[in-house]
Amino acid sequence: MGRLKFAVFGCGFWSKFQIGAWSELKEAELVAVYNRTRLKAEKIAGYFGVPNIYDDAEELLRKEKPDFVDIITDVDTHAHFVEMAVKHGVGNIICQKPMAPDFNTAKRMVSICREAGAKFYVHENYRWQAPVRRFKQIIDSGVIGKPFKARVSFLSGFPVFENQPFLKELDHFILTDMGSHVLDVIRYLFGECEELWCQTRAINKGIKGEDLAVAMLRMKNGMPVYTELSYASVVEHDSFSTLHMLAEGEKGSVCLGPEFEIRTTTREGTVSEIVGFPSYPWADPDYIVNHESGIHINRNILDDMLGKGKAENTGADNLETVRLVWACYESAENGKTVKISEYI
Ligand code: 89Y
Repeated sequence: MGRLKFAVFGCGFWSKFQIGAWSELKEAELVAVYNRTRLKAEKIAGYFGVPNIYDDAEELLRKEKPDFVDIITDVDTHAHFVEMAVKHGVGNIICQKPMAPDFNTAKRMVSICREAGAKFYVHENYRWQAPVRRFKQIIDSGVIGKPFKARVSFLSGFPVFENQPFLKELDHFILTDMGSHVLDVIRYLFGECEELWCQTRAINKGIKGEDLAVAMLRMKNGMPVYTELSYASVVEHDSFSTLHMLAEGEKGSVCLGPEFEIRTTTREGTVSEIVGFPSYPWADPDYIVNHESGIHINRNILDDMLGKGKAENTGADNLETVRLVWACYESAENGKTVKISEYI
């Protein structure tokens, strides 16, 4: 296989950044975009010079026969489009995070793809952010010794509803929107979770779901990990759109703080480094660390499709992140610790 032809379903807010990230990879060629409202598809096609525009997704699949589809529609339509792509024999399907509006739908999507022999990936990009990758490299180098506890924070007052107004209407907001990222990063850094306890609250007025969640996780390796997510925070150092983290180990600690600074402390002292990355004309400077990471996850998925590497964010892997998101809701509802092996 040389250059893969692909189609994008959904031309809303995130499509510009997702397509922008694809435009940096020469082995993928965007041949068509679909959006229910054609005007939106025309706008994005005009920006990126996409030759074919559809407001009928089945017609697109019939005519274009893409090697893969990238589904960037609203979360409650993800399963519908994944099933449609499977029905049309598409061999590689990518779906935006969060994978599904609930855990059962996510399980069904993974098994439908597995049974059809289609490769299924979830675009879960936070673990691909440059500072997060570097943070893991430092832990893996052994410089702080074996990690024994960690804190992962996303505290923000960013006016997120201005760009993504539909987030206000979600019955389940911050754990699906940002919790998907944060819990996935925790799995990426520290492995699987044994049990968790979570509390949620709604602080901002005029939103349906929760905008604050705190959770305590006990990882299978025994580590306690505390995480906090908030879109109601007025703090000196806003985390948007990355994470602030501290991991402590037997020989030291590593901290990702404001301005993408990573400080590594051992008994010899503290070493500071700033993680840098390029900017791109299609990326929004407020989200740059987030948008840039799209290039890296897309590259990883593309390598898997081309048989050149192994994807980290398969549907089956992401199901474990979705499991944690919904285990958090269950814990928050019942006020009890949830054992992950029993959350099936
Ligand atoms: O939708 C979210 C995402 O994936 O990254 C940040 C965001 O845009 C708002 O929380």
